[in-house]
Amino acid sequence: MADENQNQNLRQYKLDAYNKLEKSFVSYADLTAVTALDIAADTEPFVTLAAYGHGLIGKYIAKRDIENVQKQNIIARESVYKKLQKADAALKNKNENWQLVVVYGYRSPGVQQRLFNTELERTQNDNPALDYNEIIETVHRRVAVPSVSGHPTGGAVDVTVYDFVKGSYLDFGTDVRDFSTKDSYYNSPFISREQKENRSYLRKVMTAEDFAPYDGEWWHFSYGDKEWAFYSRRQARRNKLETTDLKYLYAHKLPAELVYTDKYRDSAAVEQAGLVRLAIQKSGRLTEETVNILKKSGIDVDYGEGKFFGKCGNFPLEILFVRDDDIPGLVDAGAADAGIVGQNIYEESDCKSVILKELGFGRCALAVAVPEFSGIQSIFDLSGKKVATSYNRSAGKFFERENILNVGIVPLSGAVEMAPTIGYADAIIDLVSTGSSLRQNKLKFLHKIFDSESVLIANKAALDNKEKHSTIDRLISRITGYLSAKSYKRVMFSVRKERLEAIKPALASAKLANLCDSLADSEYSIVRAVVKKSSIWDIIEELKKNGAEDIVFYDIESIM
Ligand code: PRT
Ligand code: ZN
Repeated sequence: MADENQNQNLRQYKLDAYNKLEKSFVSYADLTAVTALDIAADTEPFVTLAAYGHGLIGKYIAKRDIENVQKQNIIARESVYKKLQKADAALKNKNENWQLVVVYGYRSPGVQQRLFNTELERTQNDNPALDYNEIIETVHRRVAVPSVSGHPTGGAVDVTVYDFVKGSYLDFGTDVRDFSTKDSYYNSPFISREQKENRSYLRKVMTAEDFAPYDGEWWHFSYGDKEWAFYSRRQARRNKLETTDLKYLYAHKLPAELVYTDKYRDSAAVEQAGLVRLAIQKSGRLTEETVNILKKSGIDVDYGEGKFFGKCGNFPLEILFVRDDDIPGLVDAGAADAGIVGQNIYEESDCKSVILKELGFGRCALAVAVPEFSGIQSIFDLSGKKVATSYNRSAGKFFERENILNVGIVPLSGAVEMAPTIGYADAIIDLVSTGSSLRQNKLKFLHKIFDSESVLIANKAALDNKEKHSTIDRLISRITGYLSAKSYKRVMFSVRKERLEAIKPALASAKLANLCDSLADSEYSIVRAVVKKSSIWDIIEELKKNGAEDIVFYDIESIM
């Protein structure tokens, strides 16, 4: 009983404390008074967080309400993002492992209105005794009244701070956008000293960039909206400044009016959760088949001459078109999450990224070749000789492994086959596929160092990221589906029911269990099977011999 009383008292005490705080919040009535400022001629671009690259991190928490409009992108005013970058830098002055994380930005006016209506209805039901003004103010503390709201101007953002070393967000007393307790109130007396300090520091770096804070949510900041105008003027009055340099207010924008600058459009989707940036060869031997494999995997690659970026409309993949030699480095550095590149290039690069899948095209071998009439009979005769190559690292490793000493490696970046003819080297190490280039240059194959084909690689950071890893897994599963389908065909035929047993041996090697549909009113069954392309003709002849009729066979798109 005593306990219950105590709890009751505590609850009342907390309620009173929160009520007192609420009185100091910027109210709806305050904001309706902000009319004197001009609404800006609104040409400022809205940009996505991605446009600001690695400086900022966007991570949607609560995105459903705007998903339809902007997919996974967090959108805000360009000036807002510039300020956020500076705030992030200031944060890092205190602790270089801290990262400002933006979890919410622009919200369309329509969505704001819907959220407001819902909250209004809820509040009216819960507080039938409150008068209308009180109700509006109560709602406004949670969901701003649309006409004065900040998020639809693109000027308001919700932010938090991540600590890379701790691997967690800083402790602010509540999670960002957690409305389940009133401890989201900036001045809540029921949070720890450390939580207070974290809030205060976040507020300090944000207000230093001229953002206005909101006392009802420690994570909410805005620039250029009515709340900001009100806050800035009040601060100016408090600091006894005559004038302020507030020039204009941001207008609300409808999604249809959002302007993206071209400059940012290409990188707009980078920060999309699970979006993987894949580096592929821009133009060369691997390009056509790489693009083909992606297309056959059901991915819409936007590929055109002279493009560096390609987006995929229907898959969270962004394609970066680059020179193949640059791919391992770009992936290792995290500029791309994954890449498709020849194993030869991968081996040569000292790449830390991992090979996830062999793709079966671009096959060739790195090999040693010597002039047709050379006295060099084996690789061991290369000791003391000069070998031209553009694969210095692989060549060096090879000679070391084989314990062949004293080989002079002559680096050449092209026309390696010419080197012996012009007396520049005694042998070469180069890629060979058909061998016709060797013949043309009067060289002969001496030794294979390794086989190579195109591979899919990815860096560790991408694999450690749950969303990206899942995209990569999906990509691999589709590619695998296509690659295995490429070597199989589908066979379908009808057969008299009494012949069913007889045709079975012919399908013994089929990949998929053959499926028999017995047609109820017929003496025929329909049989389907998936068989290896290489043995299709043998199988078909065998089937015919044993009673199969109306045989059709066709290519398979994918086997998943
Ligand atoms: O401009 P960028 O840097 O992107 O392209 P690149 O000129 O460096 O490379 P590119 O497009 O020529 O080759 C890209 C990849 O294709 C290589 O990294 C290999 O993984 C793969 N590949 C497969 C080959 C060959 N086969 C191949 N035969 N790359 C090059 N060759 C050359 C070889 O160097 C030699 O000059 O072709 C000649 C020999 O061919 P054969 O058929 O006569 O033996
Ligand atoms: Zn907010």
